[in-house]
Amino acid sequence: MTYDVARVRADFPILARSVNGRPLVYLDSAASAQRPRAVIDAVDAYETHSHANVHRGVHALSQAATDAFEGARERVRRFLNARTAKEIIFTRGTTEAINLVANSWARPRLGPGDEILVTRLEHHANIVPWQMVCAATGATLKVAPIDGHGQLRFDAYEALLSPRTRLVATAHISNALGTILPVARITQAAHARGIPVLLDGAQAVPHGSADVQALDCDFYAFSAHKLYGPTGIGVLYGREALLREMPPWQGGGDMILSVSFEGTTYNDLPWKFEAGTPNISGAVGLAAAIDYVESLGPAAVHQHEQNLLAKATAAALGIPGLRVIGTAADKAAVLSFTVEGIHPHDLGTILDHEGVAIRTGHHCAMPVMEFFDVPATARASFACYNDDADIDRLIGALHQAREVFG
Ligand code: 7TS
Repeated sequence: MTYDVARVRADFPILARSVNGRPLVYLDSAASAQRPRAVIDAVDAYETHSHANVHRGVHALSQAATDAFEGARERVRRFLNARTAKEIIFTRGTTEAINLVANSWARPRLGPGDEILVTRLEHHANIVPWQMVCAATGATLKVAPIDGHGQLRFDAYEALLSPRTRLVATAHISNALGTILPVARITQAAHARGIPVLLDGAQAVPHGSADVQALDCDFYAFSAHKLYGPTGIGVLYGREALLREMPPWQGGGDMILSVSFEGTTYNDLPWKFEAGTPNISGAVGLAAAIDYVESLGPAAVHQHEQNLLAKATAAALGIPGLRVIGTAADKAAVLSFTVEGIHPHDLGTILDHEGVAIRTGHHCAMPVMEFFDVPATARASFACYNDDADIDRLIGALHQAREVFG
């Protein structure tokens, strides 16, 4: 079956708009993907017909909202192939999911001399929370190095697994370079030494399915807005045995069974970690986004994006002075690059004039920029709705930028 990108594009209303007088070319999906009509409609239908607070009322709307929210949790469970919905915790996004593990799992357990191991490829969301844990506990943050292609140096990673390593926290896919990390091998090596593993799946879930049982990870985090869903909602998957041992992070309504000034008993999983009124419409939108992605077929989307990446990379290499940053053998549809003599921000501005949206900057991965000795890169990222015409517009605008800067 051929992938019908024209039909997919028609599902995304925003792609019909113009920017600076030109039809929009959206190549910043790694930062946030656009929403298909199915997600917009699902959120709208919930807000129009079913909204009330969850878990709190006997009235019809509260029950409808609770059903929608808990139904969304079950949808996420199936998507991740978790064993039980108790393992699915709704958060504001990847960042909050990682902070939850840092505060509730790591902080109470770690002490001086303990080590947390990350890689050089991490987004700041998978660095800073661990630095904060280290500052509070006296633990040390270790960093597994990468090679000139932006690939993890696996032997060096393995050598850094020490008797004091208490947690491995790694990206599944790098946002700055697109590198797909060998997370199954990473996890195997850690587990062989009894070390739990957190995977930052923010960039991975949009490009294929993430099966937490197949990956055998202990924690998995992702954000809905990179998966064609709403902002302000994301997920922490945690292995039930670990979640059970963890104290709540935030206190408040919904996370308790009973409260008195003599003592409070906490709610069961997963609600123990969901204090306060949650993002109900966000969860509904996330469930619709998962339905949408699965209706396209993750494998078909992946193949389509790989074709775009190959075509864009080949065309980009024809531009004099262009250097591709991140040339891993196993790569998601992210093209990070610099052009000699043009600052990435100037490049981004010129492309924006042409209606082409790319990301420029350090991509919240400053250690990666430092490794490649660049202050910033320009990054085009491809999604299910991009097509060959988008690449032609990107390449045309890059040629134009070179003319402007002589
Ligand atoms: N981890 C990775 C690998 C990411 O790519 C991002 C966001 C995050 C964590 C944080 O996700 P959030 O939803 O909690 O903010 N990455 C990007 C990006 O590449 N450009 O903008 C945001």
